[in-house]
Amino acid sequence: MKFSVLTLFPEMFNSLNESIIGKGKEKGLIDINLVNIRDFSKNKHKQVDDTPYGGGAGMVMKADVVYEAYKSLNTKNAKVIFLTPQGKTLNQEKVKKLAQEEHIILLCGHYEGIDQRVIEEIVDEEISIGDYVLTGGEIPAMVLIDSVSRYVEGVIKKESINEESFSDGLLEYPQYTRPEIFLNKRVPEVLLSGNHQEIEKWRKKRSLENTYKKRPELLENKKLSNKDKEFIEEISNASSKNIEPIH
Ligand code: 4H7
Repeated sequence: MKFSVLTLFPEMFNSLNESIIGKGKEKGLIDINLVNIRDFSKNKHKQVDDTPYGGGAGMVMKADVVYEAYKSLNTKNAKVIFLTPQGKTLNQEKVKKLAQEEHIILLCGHYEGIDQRVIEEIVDEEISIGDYVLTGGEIPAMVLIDSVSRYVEGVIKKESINEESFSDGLLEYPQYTRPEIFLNKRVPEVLLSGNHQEIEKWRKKRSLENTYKKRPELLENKKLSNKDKEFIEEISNASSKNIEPIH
């Protein structure tokens, strides 16, 4: 999987080398091509931004400089994504779809944004990582690279993808490791039992419970088995009577 990043701050992406994504790069599974937009300024001052037409605060990234940076890339079979608060919010379903792409070009805006004309010319899709404001599109680009790279074969173990949060639309079950007793709290007995069938049942229940209690909206579009529905009914009755459900 190849990512090209059009940015004024390529050094911000160095942190990706420190993580599991760095391992994926070393193994040649992911290729991150950083393109400094400033290198494409023909101006003797290497100017990349200018004051907005119509007035107002701040600076706007120049259309021509961004366009030259874009044209330096091989854009065949590439999808151009612009990271902006105006985009559709990224979710796990979208991440999975993006992982099927061959080459993703990420356009990162800074300052007050980018001249609209070049956005209209080169962008295929606008994506936001959530409803809040950042100083630039670089952190959203890194979020996208990290989340998509996890689905590239060999970057992480296959089991980790299947067991994770959202893989079946539910939140994760709680995790425990040694010691068996911490601050007088014991690890749930079933996890020490070696009974894998019982462990799986317990984990499924904790996933359903977490989802129902913390993110009930995730259950709205989810198909549940009769057993799952019964269990949720149990939690819901218990919590309305203020009783702890029996685990
Ligand atoms: C592109 C266009 C993404 C990039 C506008 C980017 C949040 C997100 C940016 C802007 C981003 C996200 C211009 C928006 C200046 C904020 C004050 C950079 N912020 N800016 N405005 N949610 N900022 O994905």
